[in-house]
Amino acid sequence: MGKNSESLFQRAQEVIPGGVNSPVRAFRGVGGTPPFIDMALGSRVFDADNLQYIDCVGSWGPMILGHCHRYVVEAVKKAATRGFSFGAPTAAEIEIAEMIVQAVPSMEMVRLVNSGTEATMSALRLARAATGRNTIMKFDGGYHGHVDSLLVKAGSGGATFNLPDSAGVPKEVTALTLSVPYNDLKAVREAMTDDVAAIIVEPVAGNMGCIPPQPGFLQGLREICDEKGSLLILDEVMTGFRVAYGGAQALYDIKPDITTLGKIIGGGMPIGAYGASRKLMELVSPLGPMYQAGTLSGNPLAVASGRATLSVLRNSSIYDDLEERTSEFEEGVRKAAEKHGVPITFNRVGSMWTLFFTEGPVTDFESANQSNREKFARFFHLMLSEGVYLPPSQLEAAFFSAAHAKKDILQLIERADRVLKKVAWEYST
Ligand code: KE4
Repeated sequence: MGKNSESLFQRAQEVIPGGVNSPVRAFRGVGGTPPFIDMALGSRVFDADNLQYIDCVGSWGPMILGHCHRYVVEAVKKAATRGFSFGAPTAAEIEIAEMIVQAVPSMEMVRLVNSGTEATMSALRLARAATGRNTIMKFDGGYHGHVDSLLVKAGSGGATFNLPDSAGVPKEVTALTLSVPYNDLKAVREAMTDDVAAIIVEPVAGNMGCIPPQPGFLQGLREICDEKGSLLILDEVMTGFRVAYGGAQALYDIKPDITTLGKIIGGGMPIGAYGASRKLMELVSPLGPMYQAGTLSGNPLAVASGRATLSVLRNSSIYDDLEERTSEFEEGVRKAAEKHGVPITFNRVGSMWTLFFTEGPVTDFESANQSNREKFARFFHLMLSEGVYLPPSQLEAAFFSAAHAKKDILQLIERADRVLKKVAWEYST
């Protein structure tokens, strides 16, 4: 890694735990020193040593338009001249709320918060308030932010560090959380109790690597929730406005009771949201007994960034373009892996994808963990040295943006081919 990133990382570790403000950024999943990013534009990020990378992380999903999209930048600059935060209602919050409920019909009303974690934490509270029940069901490898109740067999950083549970979470809290294998309706049925307030699920898993729902899985969850009087929470923090403008619920035609959003709706600025039917949302303070609040909720700059991002996405061909480019990348990588005799599984939904170093198939947390993490780490660093910035963990999803042009895709395929050839050679001797 460049000397500036090395020295910045040393300095950062003196004052920030692990030198990072979110654990997965510390490269513990792949080893080595993370590049400190200095700026980004379009499909590229530039580090403190002015090394350039094709970005396949996109800030873990938000940057679907690419970095510094001129329309988004202008919207944020304009909002900044009118005030950063008022702690009072603004017209812009109505406009983004109207855009969200129009895009996601299962949400008749929506409340903005400041992160995906806040969104899922609030969604759980709403489900418990609505049903009077306490138990929550999630899925092994599912990650829904660092909510106490949901740090049980969690994916993302928890899984990367082999710490699917967290210190500091009382067992009395996690005793109310059931976790079962993803894509396993039989396990859901067997684990269900009459006290389950909600099942929370990533409609496309992205935090144990990308794992699509098996046909019938989401529909099955809907049926089980209806039978049991439990609520279905689709955690669309990652998939919302990513896999389709209406999210995974539009793509798979599934109607949840509660939806959580984040990432893309802020265009890279801090944001989250939860929403549901009017009847459910009327339980939320100040209308009803379920309390939730936030000093910076609906922040004018975050809302300006989100509104601009959704405006560009709405009525655009971006989703078709992303599908075309990402499928071309998938085909190129599959051919390269086959040519060099490297066993891989490539999972993808639209422009979110993961290359697993295992024969596969990868359909749940257990099969995702069959991947050869050492081989992934080697692939990761060889790709980094080729100027490709991948998520620094086998158990994360990668993303492309509207700014990833045809030439970027061709370069990515060429570089992956070179790297897979090296990996094949190193692991054959
Ligand atoms: P945040 O609190 O990080 O904004 O959102 C939490 C969250 C909730 N639900 C889903 C489906 C998510 O993917 C996330 C956050 N995703 C991770 C990426 N695996 C964020 C990256 C990080 O933790 O730094």
